[in-house]
Amino acid sequence: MKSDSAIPDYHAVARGGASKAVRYGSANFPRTMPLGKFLFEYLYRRGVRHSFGIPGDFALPTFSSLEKSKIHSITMTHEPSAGFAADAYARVNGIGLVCVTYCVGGLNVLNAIAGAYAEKSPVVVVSGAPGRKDREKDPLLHHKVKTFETQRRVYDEVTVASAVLLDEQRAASEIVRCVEACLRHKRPVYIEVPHDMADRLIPIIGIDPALPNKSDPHTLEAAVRETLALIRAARRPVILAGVELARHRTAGLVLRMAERMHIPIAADLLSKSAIPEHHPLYLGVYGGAMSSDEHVRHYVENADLVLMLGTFITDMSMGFYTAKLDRKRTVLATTERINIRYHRYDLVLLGDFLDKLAQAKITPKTFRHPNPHCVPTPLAAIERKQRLTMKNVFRLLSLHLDERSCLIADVGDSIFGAVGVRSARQAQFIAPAYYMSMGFAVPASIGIGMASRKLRPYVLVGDGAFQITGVEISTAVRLGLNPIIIVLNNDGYGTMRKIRAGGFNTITQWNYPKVCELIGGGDGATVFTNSELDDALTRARKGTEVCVIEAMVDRGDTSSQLSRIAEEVAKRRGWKRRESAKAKQ
Ligand SMILES: Cc1ncc(C[n+]2csc(CCOP(=O)(O)OP(=O)(O)O)c2C)c(N)n1
Ligand SMILES: [Mg+2]
Repeated sequence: MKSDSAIPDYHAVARGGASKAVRYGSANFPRTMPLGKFLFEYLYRRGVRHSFGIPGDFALPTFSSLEKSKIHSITMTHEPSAGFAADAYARVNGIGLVCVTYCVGGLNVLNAIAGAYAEKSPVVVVSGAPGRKDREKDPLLHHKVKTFETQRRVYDEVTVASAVLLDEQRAASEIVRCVEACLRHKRPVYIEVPHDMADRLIPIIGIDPALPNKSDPHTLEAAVRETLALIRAARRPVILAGVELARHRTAGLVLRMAERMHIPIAADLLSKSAIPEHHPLYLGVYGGAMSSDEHVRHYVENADLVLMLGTFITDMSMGFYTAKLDRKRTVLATTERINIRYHRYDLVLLGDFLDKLAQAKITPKTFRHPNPHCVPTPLAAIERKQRLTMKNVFRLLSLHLDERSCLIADVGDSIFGAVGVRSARQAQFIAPAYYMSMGFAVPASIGIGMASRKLRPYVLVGDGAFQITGVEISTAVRLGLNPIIIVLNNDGYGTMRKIRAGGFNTITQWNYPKVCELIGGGDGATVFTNSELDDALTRARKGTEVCVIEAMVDRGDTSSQLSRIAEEVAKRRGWKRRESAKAKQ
C-alpha cells in the first residue's frame, strides 16, 4: 500500500495510547521512603496520572500520601463507578488506579474489578485496612467481615497478584511485584495498606523488575513457518483481530502484516476499533448472527483460513454460538498459546509471533472489499420528522462520530446496536462487551475524559443502566468534563423483555434531563424524532458541557443485532417469547 500524506495515519490509531518512557529501579529512588510515598511515586513512574475512589478512616493515611503525590485523586459518588472509571482509564492509558477503604469500599468495587479481570484491563486496587497493631488480638473491628484476610482472599479470585503490606522490609518489592504483574498480564492486582503502615519508612531494596519473558526460538520459528505455509496456500484468508492486540499495543504489527499480504481484517465486539474502522482492508465486526452486517459474516465464514490474533473466544463475541468457524481452518494466537488447527505451540510470545509474521515476505493476496461503502447515509428530508427508532439512533451516531470521539456503550441494546455503528472517520469504542456489567458507561466516560482530554466521550446507555450509575455525571460536571450522554429510553429492561417478558422488567420512569438540575450542571433535552436527535447531537458537539439527551424509542423496538441474538438465546434455552402477549408488563 502506497504511503501518501492524504491517507490517514492508520498506524497511529492502531498503536493506541502513547507508551510512556519511564525510569525505574532502586537506583532512581532514595534508600528509604515512607511506604505511601513510594507506592504512589512508583505508580506514577509506571504511567498512573489519576486515581478514582472514595476514602474511609482506614484509608485516610493512604489518601493523604496520594494527595501529596503527583497523581490526581478523584473522589467519585460510589465505588463501583470508581472501578468502571479506572477500568476505562486503563484501557486508554495502559494502567489505572482505584483507591478505596477496607471491605465496605473494597468489596463494593469488586464487581468492576472482576470485569477488568475478565476483559483484561490493567487496574491497580489500593485498599486501606486495619493497622498491623489492630490485628494483634483479632478484635471485631468495624468493616471486618470474617477475618482480617477476607478481603484479600476474595480479591485473589479477580487479580493476578495481591499483597498485604505488613512488613517494612518486603513492602517495596511487594509493590513492584504487583504493579509489574498488572502491566505484564494486563489484569488487576490488589495492594492492601494497613493504616499504620502508610507513613512508615521502608527500605527501597530489591525493586528491579524481572526481565521480560522470551519465546523459545525453535518453537517460535516452527509456529511461524507453519502459519506462513497456511497463509501461502490460502486463497481467501481473513484476520480476526482480537482485544489482546489493543491491550498489548500490537495492533500496528497486525496492520502491517495485513497490508503487506493484502489480507482483510474483521474485529469482534470486544476488539471493535482496535483496528481503524476506516482502513480499506477493514470489513466490520464479526460475531456470527451478531455481525455488523451480512457481508462480514459471509466473508469470514467462507474464508479458507481464519487468523484469530489476540482473540478471546466468548459466547458474546461469537454471537451466542452462532459463529461458524471450523478449527481445521483457523490459527488462534493469544498471549497464552498458539493453536494451529488441531495442535498447539507453547512458549511463544504473541508479540514475537506477530513481529515475525509482519516481517515475512508473502505475495500479496487478491482481495475485493465485499461492502466498500458501508457508512450510513444521511437522513432524507422525509425522514427528519419521523419518530426515532433504535436503528436510526445508531445510524445518526455513525454520522456524528469522528476521530476525536470515543463511543462508550453500556449493557443492553446500547452495546448490541453499537456493533453496527460505523463512522467514516475513526472513532474509538469501549464497552464491557464480555463481562457485560450494567452501569459501566457513564463512569467510564470520566475515566476516558481524564485519560485523554482530546477524546470526546459519547455514552450510549439504556434507561435501566443509567439508573445504576447515571448520577456519576455530577463528577463529570465537577471536573469540567463534557461527555455526551444518550439515554435510550425504551421504558425498562428491553433486552430482558426480548428474551423473557415479565413484571421484573419494569422500572420507574425518571425525568432524565432533569438530572442536570439536580446536579447543578450540564444541559438536558428529550428527543422524539430523527431530526431532534440529529440537532441535539450537533448542539452537544459544538458545546463544551455535559449533555444528557433522553432518546425516546418505542418499547419493543430494538437493533437488528439484538433481535437476532434474543431470538437465538430464547431458542437455545427453550423459552417461548411471550413478549406480545405480555407487552404491558
Ligand atoms: C449489573 C447487572 N445487573 C443485571 C444485568 C442483567 N441485564 C442485562 S441487560 C439488562 C437490562 C438493561 O436495561 P436497559 O439499561 O434499559 O437497556 P435495554 O436493554 O433496555 O436496552 C439487565 C437487567 C447485568 N448485565 N448487569
Ligand atoms: Mg431500557
